[in-house]
Amino acid sequence: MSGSGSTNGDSTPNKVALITGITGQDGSYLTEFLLNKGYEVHGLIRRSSNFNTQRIDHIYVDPHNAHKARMKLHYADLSDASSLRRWLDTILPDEVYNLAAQSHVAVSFEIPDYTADVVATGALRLLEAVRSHIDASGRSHIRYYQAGSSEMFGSTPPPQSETTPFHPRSPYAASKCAAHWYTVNYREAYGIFACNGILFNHESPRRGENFVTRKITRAVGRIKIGLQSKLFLGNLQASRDWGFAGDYVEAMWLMLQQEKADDYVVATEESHTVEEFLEVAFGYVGLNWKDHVVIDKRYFRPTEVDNLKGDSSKAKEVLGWKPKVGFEQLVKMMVDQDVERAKKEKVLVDAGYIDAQQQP
Ligand code: NDP
Ligand code: GDR
Repeated sequence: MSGSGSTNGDSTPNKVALITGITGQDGSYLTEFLLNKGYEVHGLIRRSSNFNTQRIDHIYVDPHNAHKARMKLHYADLSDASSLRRWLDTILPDEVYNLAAQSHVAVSFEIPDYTADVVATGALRLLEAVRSHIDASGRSHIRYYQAGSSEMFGSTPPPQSETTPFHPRSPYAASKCAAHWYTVNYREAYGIFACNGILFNHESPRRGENFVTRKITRAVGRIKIGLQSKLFLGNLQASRDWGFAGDYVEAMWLMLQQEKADDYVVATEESHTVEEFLEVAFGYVGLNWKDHVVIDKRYFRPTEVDNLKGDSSKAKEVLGWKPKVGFEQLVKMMVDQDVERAKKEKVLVDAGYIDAQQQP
């Protein structure tokens, strides 16, 4: 039995993908990527009091246009096992991408219990739903992707590869380690085609506003346009291997197209400090970051990850994957979009339609 997708021109059924975390940064890029490949994409979204689909609104087609809508959204939650099993049984996916997470490292120190429930136990719930779905339906061809993280390496020095020991430094990272090993265990115990992508930081103009890269580029845009003057940050000496999210979703897909399920590090193999990011971002629009950045202790973490730099030789050799967007290009792409956003915000502020968000 294969997925319930429509057919393409030569009457081969299109593949069906199920994505958790479809409303997040990676979910939006992965959806675009899979739709371009002809997939029917189903996304699980969680109920919120405000719309949370901004990142995928541009590809949303009202389901009443049934023949045109190839992305479909369903309510579920990684904390609700029954919803996960029900949607698997209904959608009959060929590929499942588990991207959902409470993904903010600093926030995981504030809500550790919830973070573990969604990131660790949530992955286990989904794997268990896949296992019992396969048992009941015989659909053993189904493939599973787990969104692992370079945060799992924590304090282990770079370069970090698939064989580098984990030493997590936050409740988020410890939970991702659990999800990693659940995935390995379900592959070994039940023969499920399950892969861990160990992805280093990847950013984009769609990155959440409270991750450091976007926090910086958003501030650069607003400072340049005159909507704020200061930017409060924590540790500027941390070093990260930053790539472009649009490149990284291709690696996720490639993992599920291999003959054998395996785990892969995905990284640019270049590392830069937060300070270097500031230099490029502010410098690009002719500003000096030192005139605007103020250090605020509240953004320091109880335990920091100092230095991440991946070794993605395996992904290069086996998947034939390599990043297309480099560090400076990424920073400039993000600044360009945030300057444009700030210009629009300024027009609305000047016209009295909105208040400038309170920032010094
Ligand atoms: P985001 O924070 O942008 O997106 C997270 C997604 O998970 C959102 O769609 C969010 O929904 C959803 N979500 C959160 N909690 C739940 C829940 N309880 N049930 C169902 N859905 C939930 O993350 P990214 O797109 O950046 O990252 C995708 C995945 O990759 C995450 O698992 C992250 O931990 C991991 N990762 C990310 C890296 C990166 O650099 N971006 C690097 C390595 C790993 P909502 O929109 O409603 O909040
Ligand atoms: P990270 O990303 O923790 O690597 O997790 P984040 O952008 O939050 O932090 C990167 C580094 O910047 C330092 N930093 C600040 N960070 C934030 N958020 N806000 C600040 O004001 C600030 N000042 C300095 C941090 O201390 C840190 O060293 C991201 C997430 O996407 C995870 O889900 C993912 O698993 C990892 O990347 C790989």
